[in-house]
Amino acid sequence: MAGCEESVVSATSFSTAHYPHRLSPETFYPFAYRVMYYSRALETRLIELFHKGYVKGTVTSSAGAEATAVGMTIPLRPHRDVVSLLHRDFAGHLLLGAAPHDLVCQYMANAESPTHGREGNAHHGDAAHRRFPMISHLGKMLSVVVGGTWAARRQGEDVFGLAVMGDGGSSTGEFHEALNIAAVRGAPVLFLVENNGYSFSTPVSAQYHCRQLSDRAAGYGICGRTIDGTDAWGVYTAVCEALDWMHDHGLPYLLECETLRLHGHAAYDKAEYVNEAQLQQARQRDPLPAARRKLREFRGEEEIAVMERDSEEEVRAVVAKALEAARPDPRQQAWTAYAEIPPPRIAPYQATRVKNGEAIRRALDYILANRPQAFLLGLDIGVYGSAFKTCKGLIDRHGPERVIDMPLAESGTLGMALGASQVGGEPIIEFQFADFSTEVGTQLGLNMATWYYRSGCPAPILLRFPCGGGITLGAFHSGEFEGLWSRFPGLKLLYPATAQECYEAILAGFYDRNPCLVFEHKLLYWSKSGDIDFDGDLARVWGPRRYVEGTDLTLVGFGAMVHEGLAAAARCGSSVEVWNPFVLQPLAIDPIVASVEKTGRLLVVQECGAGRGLGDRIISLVAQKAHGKLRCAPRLLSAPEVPVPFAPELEAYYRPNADKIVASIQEMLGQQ
Ligand SMILES: Cc1ncc(C[n+]2csc(CCOP(=O)(O)OP(=O)(O)O)c2C)c(N)n1
Ligand SMILES: [Mg+2]
Repeated sequence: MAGCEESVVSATSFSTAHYPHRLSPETFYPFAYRVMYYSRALETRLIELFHKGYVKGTVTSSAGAEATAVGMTIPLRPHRDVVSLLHRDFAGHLLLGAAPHDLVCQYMANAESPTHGREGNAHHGDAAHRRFPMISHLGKMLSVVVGGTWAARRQGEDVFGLAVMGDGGSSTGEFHEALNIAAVRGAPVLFLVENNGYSFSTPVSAQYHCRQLSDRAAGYGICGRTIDGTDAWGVYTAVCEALDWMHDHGLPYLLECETLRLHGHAAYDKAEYVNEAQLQQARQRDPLPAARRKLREFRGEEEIAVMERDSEEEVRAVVAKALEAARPDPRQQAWTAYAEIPPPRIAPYQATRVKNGEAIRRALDYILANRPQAFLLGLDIGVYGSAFKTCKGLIDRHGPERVIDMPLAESGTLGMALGASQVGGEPIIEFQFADFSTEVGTQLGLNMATWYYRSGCPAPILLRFPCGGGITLGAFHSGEFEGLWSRFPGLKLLYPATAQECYEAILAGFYDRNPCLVFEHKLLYWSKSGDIDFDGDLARVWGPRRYVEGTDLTLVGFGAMVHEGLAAAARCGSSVEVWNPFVLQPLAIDPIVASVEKTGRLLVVQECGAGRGLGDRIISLVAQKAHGKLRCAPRLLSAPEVPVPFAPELEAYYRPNADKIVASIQEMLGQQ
């Protein structure tokens, strides 16, 4: 895919005809058995290498699951259909284009690892070719596949999705969110449950209460089916039928494959919780000998034996070559989590006396008018125009396919945006309130933020965070959360305070190639206005803002505190220089350090409690760099360390304001 750093795999060595072509059993079995055999042989070697210390982390063997892995992937079109495979889908990766050498190097975390040793074990893929790498947090990739499939189809491509989970993963909230979103938005994703009876040591009796997991399909208004996952041909034909059904209905499908785990959960697990009788039973269902017996109907014993010997030989050669690879060199790594791609120049824009909220609305309108693949996702952003009316009228101008009301499912929505961003979509997400971003800890902080670092493919997504207090909305609708989200490398954070900054932040965040969060203070949406004079140079946007110059004290404010700080500076009787860091991550501290070197005093004002914002970070960086120039201790003016209180009197007391800032300035200047 265009824009990715590099392709992470070489050509596949396993290839056959794909959907809508149907293989016959005569052509299916020789091919499927070879892949299954090769997969088992290579994973067996990986387990040996783990015990000898060459493979790092662990190996979650797919022994027993190979029939499902090959049956579900053979019909798919590599590099076209959108997939996320799991830790027991080794054969599926081989079929969809992973080079065996790359896989072994990945497990060894050596210099030739396709993730450059940044990730391990089963956490690999080829995002550039729509084989999305899994993350540990099970369930979270389901919505990413939904987004990739949905976005590719709205761009006119005829694609399917394959989203795999285990019986354990089926209990996650993301399972529900992803299936629901796929059904509502008509994304033909095959949700395939590999039910092997266990989630680590937990049996399915402690996992779910329904008769079979496919029964849940009814709740989404889609088709569901449970099949024997140890029968490769049965899985293959069921998957082809599911693809036909999805093609005809434009809906997702839930397929449960009853499969097996012939070992413990991972190489370190001796599975003592499985008794001998159960193990015996499992071995009798081993899909590999079963596929071999079927193959004997079409091929002679000698021919099969030769194929098996050849596979063993290939495995030996692959492992020998991987063992020769060097260890990764830290000096050869790019130690950044960001895609560093210069932004384009866009149209200049001038306007007078525009409210902050209107500046945001105009920036969104510009994007939708100029970027055909851009779309907005959020709650009540369509006809209602969003909770704070910053999307008002956008649906009339750009239509319901571009301004999309989503189900109440923030995590699934973010996953959807991440997947869409990988196939050329340009998502913008509006959180109804920044507070609801706590729903997306994994999807935003771990999946989206680390995507570029792990996969080499940028994830350009704009996320809008209406935030802050002062409008009597209490603990769950008044937070800012910029401190929290600044702790995740890979995310960029912008916090505008003026109309000009709002306009610039939306555009800069959108055109940047990384996930960007724009914090939009709700109190300022319709209470503050200003002129916009934007010259179209997006690169210039990424720096702190100084509003007034001064010589006695440097005042740094965030969001609404910028305006309180300006009011205080105007009436405190001293020469105060007022700054807004504006770009909170990656923080450009040097201009603020230079200011403090000039004034000798630093006062930082934030709306939230001392430990929750970025004031302490600003003070720490300035103290490290301008220590010798400080004439008094830097000071942080913040709220008490309690949730935002509801009653207007309590909230007014809680939030810093111009009066408190004036008092702090006077204390720091020794005037009190
Ligand atoms: C959200 C989350 N919680 C816990 C874990 C730790 N964990 C890793 S694998 C696993 C078992 C998964 O079972 P299942 O989904 O049935 O897949 P299987 O390993 O059986 O193929 C657990 C609990 C995890 N990866 N993700
Ligand atoms: Mg399981």
